[in-house]
Amino acid sequence: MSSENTMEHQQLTPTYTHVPRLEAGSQASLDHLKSEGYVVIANALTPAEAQHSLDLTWDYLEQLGTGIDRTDTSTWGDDRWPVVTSGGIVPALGIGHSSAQWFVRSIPSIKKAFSAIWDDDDLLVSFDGMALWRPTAIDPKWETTRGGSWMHVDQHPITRPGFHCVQGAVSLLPSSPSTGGNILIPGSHKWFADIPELYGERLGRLPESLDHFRFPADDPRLQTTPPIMCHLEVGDMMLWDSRTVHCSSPGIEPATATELAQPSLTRAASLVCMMPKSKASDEVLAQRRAAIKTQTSTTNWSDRFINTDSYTEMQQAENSDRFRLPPAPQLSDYQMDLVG
Ligand SMILES: O=C(O)CCC(=O)C(=O)O
Repeated sequence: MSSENTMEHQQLTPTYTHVPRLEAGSQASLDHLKSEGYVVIANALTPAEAQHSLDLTWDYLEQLGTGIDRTDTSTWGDDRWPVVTSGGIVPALGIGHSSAQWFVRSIPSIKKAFSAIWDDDDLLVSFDGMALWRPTAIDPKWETTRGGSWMHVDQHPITRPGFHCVQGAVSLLPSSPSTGGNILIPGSHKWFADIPELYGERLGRLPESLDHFRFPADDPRLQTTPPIMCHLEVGDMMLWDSRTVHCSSPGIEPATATELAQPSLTRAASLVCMMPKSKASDEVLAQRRAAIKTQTSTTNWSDRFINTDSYTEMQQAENSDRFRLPPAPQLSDYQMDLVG
């Protein structure tokens, strides 16, 4: 790592912060999201629902057929683990239609939180993946991407000006300073409109259809407004405006004795995003319905169809045909409404 990068990472070390945990759909949650660019929704899932989602997540990992065993950390190596992108996210290989993801999306308080944001009940859900982090105390190579190198906004600053999307991550495990997690800059959604003027050249290299802009880690505002890593209880849902500068980062403290004694995933976060159906064209709706049969996962956007199996990381992965897809989901009427 160059000394410049080290500086960058030092400056961006997040502060582990206890923020208000607010009720799904409450006015307080909407106000917090609007003023801060993020909000933590308390107990979107009960602890029992979170545990069930975690069990289903392990079912997904084990049925990939590469020999992963939830009880044996020696089977969690890269040779068996599904392909990941930045931030330890498993974005594809059927995870977007796993029982785990469909279970989480179908919990009523998830939709309640998004319906209040949009003031609309007729919503579509993303076919997103999950952030699944393995314990670095067992293998330091499992450390996920550090915050300083991939702070970003998930919206094109020119082609999608203004408010467009709120993204979510539901925590299936408790967080602590040693687990790491989502990090973000409070209030940075208000910086979004300045990006074209401040970073025009960098932006010029971004394809117009790409809703992902890496935010410069040397932006002077980061000196006075550093990132926070919010404390999350099991089942809490972190929501952030796609214009908010964010990413995820590993723990800022070593694993505790308890964590070391019982090695398990350090983070399991279900990515979930809902947007009004009225924003999707008939063509996108047809692609979404077809995606159920092909078990195609997507990004957070449901007004466009973006297949994450086509990500470069997925295309370049060796032997990716060794992974078995999960069984096609059998969806209820409630879930089919979320498909569109
Ligand atoms: O894992 C997280 O909490 C953040 C993931 C992220 O940066 C994204 O989905 O855009």
